[in-house]
Order: sequence, then C-alpha cells, then structure tokens
Amino acid sequence: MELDYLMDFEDYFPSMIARMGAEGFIGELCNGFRLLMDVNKGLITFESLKINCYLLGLDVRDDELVGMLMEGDLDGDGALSQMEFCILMFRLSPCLMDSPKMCSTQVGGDPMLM
Ligand SMILES: [Ca+2]
Repeated sequence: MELDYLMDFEDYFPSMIARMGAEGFIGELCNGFRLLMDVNKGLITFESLKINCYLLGLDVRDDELVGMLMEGDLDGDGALSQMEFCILMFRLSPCLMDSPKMCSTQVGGDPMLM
C-alpha cells in the first residue's frame, strides 16, 4: 500500500472512535477538514494542505501531500472537498471498513447522513 505515511492516522482512528463514537468521529473529520482547507475555496488544495500542515507542526513532504490529494480526489479537480476528505479518511482506516454501519461510504452513499 502506498499510503504508509498515513499509518499514524490509522493507528489513531480506532481509539478516537472508541472514545467518541462514530458520529463524533465524523464530526472530528469535519473539524480536520476545516483545519486543512483553503477558506476561500472551501476545499483542501495542495497549498492549503502544505501551509496548514506546517502551521499544525506536521512534517509532511510535498510528495506525500500530493499523494494524499491524488488518492482522495474523486472528481479530478485536484482538490479535496469535505466529502472526498471524509471518504479518504474512512478508506485509510481498515477497522472502519470491517464495520457494517460504514458500508455506505464504500458505495458512494452519503456517510454524513447515517
Ligand atoms: Ca475533488
């Protein structure tokens, strides 16, 4: 899997879900999106990701940022919408994939409306 650099996130998610529940976890994802997005565009772009990761003290290489954007960008506009970001985060968390409640995220359903 190419996304080894996100392993820290994968390890982190299960404990977050256990603590706050799935709905709270989705809320956290939305908060994460807002932290990383370009406030003018309402999207996560390469520039917003780079700047906000730096501001958050995260040491992420440019090629890792590009890889994350490409992995999550479903409609090909080069940026991540909130939905694309949430879907990417779910895809990166194998424990969620095993949960029947989360199946809707894999078939293009709206994970925000569970
Ligand atoms: Ca997109």
